[in-house]
Amino acid sequence: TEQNDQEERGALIVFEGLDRSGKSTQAKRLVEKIINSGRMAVLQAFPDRQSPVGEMIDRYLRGEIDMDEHALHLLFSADRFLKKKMIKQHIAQGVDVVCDRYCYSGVSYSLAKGLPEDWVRVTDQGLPKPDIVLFFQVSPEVAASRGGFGNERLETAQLQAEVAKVMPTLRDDAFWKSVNADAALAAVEKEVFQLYTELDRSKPLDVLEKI
Ligand code: T5A
Ligand code: NA
Repeated sequence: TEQNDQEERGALIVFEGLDRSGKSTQAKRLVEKIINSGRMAVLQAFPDRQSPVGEMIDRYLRGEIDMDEHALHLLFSADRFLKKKMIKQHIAQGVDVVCDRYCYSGVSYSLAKGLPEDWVRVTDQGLPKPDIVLFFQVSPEVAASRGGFGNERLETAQLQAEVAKVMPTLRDDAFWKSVNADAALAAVEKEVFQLYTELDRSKPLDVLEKI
């Protein structure tokens, strides 16, 4: 019933995958589709380039400033923790929170750069745990053919290849779902919305352990 729909909690939905796999495009489309279907939803990109912390990250990514890699890793995590309260509040109020990247990008890119594994894996501990990770799987050839590739400092073929090896190792079948991101926009959109409709909101939002 409508009454029950309103009492249901929001869901935490995370898009992860390599650069140019289509995450931002589809995260935006999902939010629009959720709202059109009568629920409430918000979009949160990580890094949040609009925030003070995200602005520092943005300047690093665009090559304007240099930064120690440990400091950069912590800024990415801090950026997420600064949104923790907002995420929890929205979810308690029945609003779905759609994240364009999350801690799995943080861990993957830092491991790919060779930062210490035990350290990298704990800095996001305590964040809200996603209900679902939509893992966008794109082939390197397709990703390279898409607009804008290679404009930012982490978009080198070598680092992308390393991230492509690391990210799948973080996969947890309990809540990760693969999406064929090589497909056409409409097909990806359909696959994402199907997975969205299968979400289970019966248990409370969980807390992230060590990744
Ligand atoms: N990072 C991030 C870390 O190192 N640690 C962290 O903790 C976090 C959170 C910036 C960088 O930061 C790193 C990872 C990144 O290197 P970002 O801001 O998400 O992260 O990066 P962006 O450059 O904004 O986005 P991406 O490169 O990840 O691209 P998307 O979002 O996957 O792809 P999207 O949607 O922008 O699409 C790319 C192009 O392809 C087209 C789109 O129109 C667009 O032109 N496209 C398609 N074309 C055909 N068919 C499809 N199905 C298509 N889908 C998209
Ligand atoms: Na993006």
